[in-house]
Amino acid sequence: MFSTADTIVAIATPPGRGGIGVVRLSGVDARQIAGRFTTKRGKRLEPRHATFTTLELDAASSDRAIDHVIVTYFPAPASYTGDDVVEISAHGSPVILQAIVSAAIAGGARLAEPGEFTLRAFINGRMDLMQAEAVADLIESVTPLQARAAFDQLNGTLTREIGAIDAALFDLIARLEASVDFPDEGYHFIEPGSVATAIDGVLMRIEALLASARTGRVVREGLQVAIVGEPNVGKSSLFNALVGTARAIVTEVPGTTRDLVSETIDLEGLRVTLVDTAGARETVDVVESEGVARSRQAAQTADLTLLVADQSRPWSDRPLDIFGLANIKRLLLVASKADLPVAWQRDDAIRVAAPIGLGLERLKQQILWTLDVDLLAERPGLTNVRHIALVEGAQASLIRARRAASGQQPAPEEFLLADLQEARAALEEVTGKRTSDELLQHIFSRFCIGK
Ligand SMILES: Nc1nc2c(ncn2[C@@H]2O[C@H](COP(=O)(O)OP(=O)(O)OP(=O)(O)O)[C@@H](O)[C@H]2O)c(=O)[nH]1
Ligand SMILES: [Mg+2]
Repeated sequence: MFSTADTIVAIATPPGRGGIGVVRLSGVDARQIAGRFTTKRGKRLEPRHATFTTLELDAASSDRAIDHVIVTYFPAPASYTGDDVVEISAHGSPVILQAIVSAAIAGGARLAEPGEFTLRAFINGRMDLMQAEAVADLIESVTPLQARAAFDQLNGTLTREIGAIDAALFDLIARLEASVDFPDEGYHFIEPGSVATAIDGVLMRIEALLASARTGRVVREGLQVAIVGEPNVGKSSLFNALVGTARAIVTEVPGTTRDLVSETIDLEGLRVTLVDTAGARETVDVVESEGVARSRQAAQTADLTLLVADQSRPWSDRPLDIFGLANIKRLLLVASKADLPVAWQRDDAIRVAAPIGLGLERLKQQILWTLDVDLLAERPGLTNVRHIALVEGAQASLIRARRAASGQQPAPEEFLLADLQEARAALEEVTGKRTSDELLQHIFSRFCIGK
């Protein structure tokens, strides 16, 4: 279904204008096709050398030079895709880049599908499926931490860890199969006790991998922080101060914010979506009461809720009741308007005066601390839901095998083997050793063209 026999072409740089734009060709004819319009000065394309040349898209005419370009040729198999690759760096004009693509198509290339360069890299064994997925993650990363997690995965940290687990399983399976094939020798190949120990070893590694998944998910998807409280306490002012722009409307009129306003910020590498909400009060205004209902919903679903209370006004328990905040797991109390005379004090409150920036750094630290994300964990993080589900599947199979191995009456090796093989199959689906066209299509369809 996925053919690598033809030569594909696409613009590799983003749409729009820029200093430089790159067109990438991959496939057996890449060099020959590029040569049709880039070697007019008699320059040969040396492997991995930047060749300065003139782009002449109409070979028949002598005055058809349209740009100066740098051409680089990466011979197979040591290229990104594993095929012959030619990259043409022209000036970043959509007109020029499109003309190069059209000329390449006229020369026999075909327009690449989304993600097809990386798909070829996978098919040609240049990277496994996890690494291919990491390419998309890296390009889509929003915070430096996301980029680092994606690069680690691209660089093979997870590949190596899953590979090591797979190797241990392979060894165990081989020894058990030997016992099955040569029943007379029986447990000479492997003692029941050592089967259980070996499975325990593999299980421990799998558990460590899954433990990294929460951090991984948080790095990938970020967290939601809702800002709630009574009207006019300074929620929107705090929201704006944290976001760094006057995104939400601030006025001295209570009930200014009617709907949810959200914005994503980078909190020391963590992607945090802040949600400003309508002030909580009983109201007959339909719009405002719908706003309050949404605030309640936001508070209930957020990973962390900031309850803002005006320190210059008497303390009130009302928001706690209105939001059902008593049931909320992660809550921080923020005492706002700390620049004004104080009407109440609580040890657990973080004092801020958003308009003058007072207390914001401490609040940010407290947010990170409360979210309890071990962002600096050195373990390779599983970030991808597909990988997590498969590794959890492997874990379930291994737990079954472990039980079979250590029961009162150890189960026959055949049963054990079936469970172990199932665990291995799940891991091979993670790396893509075992895969289907549908899965590949699904994964690569989220790439853009040129990747
Ligand atoms: N002195 C002082 N005034 C503040 C502070 N924070 C907010 N304010 C003022 O308090 C008023 C209300 O601020 P908002 O940020 O709109 O309050 P809110 O909680 O979003 O209000 P609603 O959207 O109506 O629920 C505005 O006049 C702000 O200028 C502060 O730290 N100190
Ligand atoms: Mg507001």
